[in-house]
Amino acid sequence: MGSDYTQMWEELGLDLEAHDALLKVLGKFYGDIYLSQKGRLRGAEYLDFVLSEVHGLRIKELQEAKARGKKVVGTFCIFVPEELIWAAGGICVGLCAGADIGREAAERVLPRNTCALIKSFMGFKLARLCPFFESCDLVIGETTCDGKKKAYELLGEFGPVYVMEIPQMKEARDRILWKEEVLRLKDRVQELTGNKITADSLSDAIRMLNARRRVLQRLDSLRKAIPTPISGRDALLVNQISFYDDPQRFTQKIGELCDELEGRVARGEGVVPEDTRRIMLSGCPMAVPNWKLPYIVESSGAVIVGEESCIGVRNTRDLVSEKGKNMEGMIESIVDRYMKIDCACFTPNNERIENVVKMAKDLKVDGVIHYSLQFCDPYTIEAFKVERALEKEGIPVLKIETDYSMEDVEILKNRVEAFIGTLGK
Ligand code: BJ8
Repeated sequence: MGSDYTQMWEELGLDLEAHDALLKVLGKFYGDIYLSQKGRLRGAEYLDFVLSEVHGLRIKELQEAKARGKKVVGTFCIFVPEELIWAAGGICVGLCAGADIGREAAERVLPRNTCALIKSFMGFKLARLCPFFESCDLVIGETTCDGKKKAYELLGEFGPVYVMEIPQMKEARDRILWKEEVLRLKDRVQELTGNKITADSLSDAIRMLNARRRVLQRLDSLRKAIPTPISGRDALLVNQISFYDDPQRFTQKIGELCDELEGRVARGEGVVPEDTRRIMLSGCPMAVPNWKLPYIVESSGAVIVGEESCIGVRNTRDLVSEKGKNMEGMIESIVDRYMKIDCACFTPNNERIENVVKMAKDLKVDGVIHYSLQFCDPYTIEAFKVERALEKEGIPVLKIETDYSMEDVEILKNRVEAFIGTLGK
């Protein structure tokens, strides 16, 4: 971290000792998993910089914006229509929930058999570890899985939490509910920021966030090249950073990174040799700094070429239509776009199965690793259908259940290596 931010962290109420320990672990992980990679891109300097300043410069920017009267809104799910937050003059940050460090604190209020992602966000709050969390004027939760839904009730005891009701099915009546929820959120963010959302501000926000999705789509399509031009670890990091860096800066920097990748592809250069086994990950989101499985896969002689996940294509596949000319039209476009999200919390969720198969074929993968967090019923149960559909297409699958601890690394490595060894070329 470049400057000394201790005073800022102190003012945010962080537990400085525990926070120092977190930064040390993060720095060590980052060095081992990222900086040790060979043939990294020039554009990766942006990733390294953002990560090295994750709790520094970006938080300082947020504090400065708050001092100018802006409101910061935190989210945990890609279902929250960010467009409304930005259109109301707010700043949206995706809160991470990918670290094991607050687990002890979380287990004081949550059952042990709660998924690591939920324990992570509760732990961050209870242990006062995350400056993003502490910068938020409002946290928006959602009724996706039961664990999250109930955890938000507890979280609400530590600061303002607003919960959106997400439908469980995709029938006409569910769309009516969802539209009501989108309008209810619109009112809530207007009340928070004191700004009225206008057709112009909403149109600008739609375009800004679509631009961010488009640059991520461009990155994903460059990864189709054989050999692939970027490691799965770096691509995951790009997706993770998209949740908290300034959207315009992010889009510009990742555009530059894509230019560099295009050059690599044109020259036939890859980040790995051409015959390296190509793996797609599918399943639960990998929030920063959850890099465990990607590291294991890529240090076992394979390369990851796609993530079918919310920190991946589930978040970027669909744009909000830019055809809506007035407020009503734009709200309808937002409602439609978010209803397409194929989260395993829906039933039935056949479009996800179709999307997984299509994506695996498009990327010409040798195999898919389905990744569920332990105790996540929606994804763990749906894994069966994903596996069956992929195997029908002749695409091998390895199903993994894990958490954020490092205890199972050796076992996972053995399983992943054995799986990669079975993938013929
Ligand atoms: S749209 S995937 S971000 S809900 S891993 S907390 S489901 S028990 S994260 Fe998600 Fe929104 Fe869906 Fe995406 Fe529950 Fe499972 Fe834990 Fe999960």
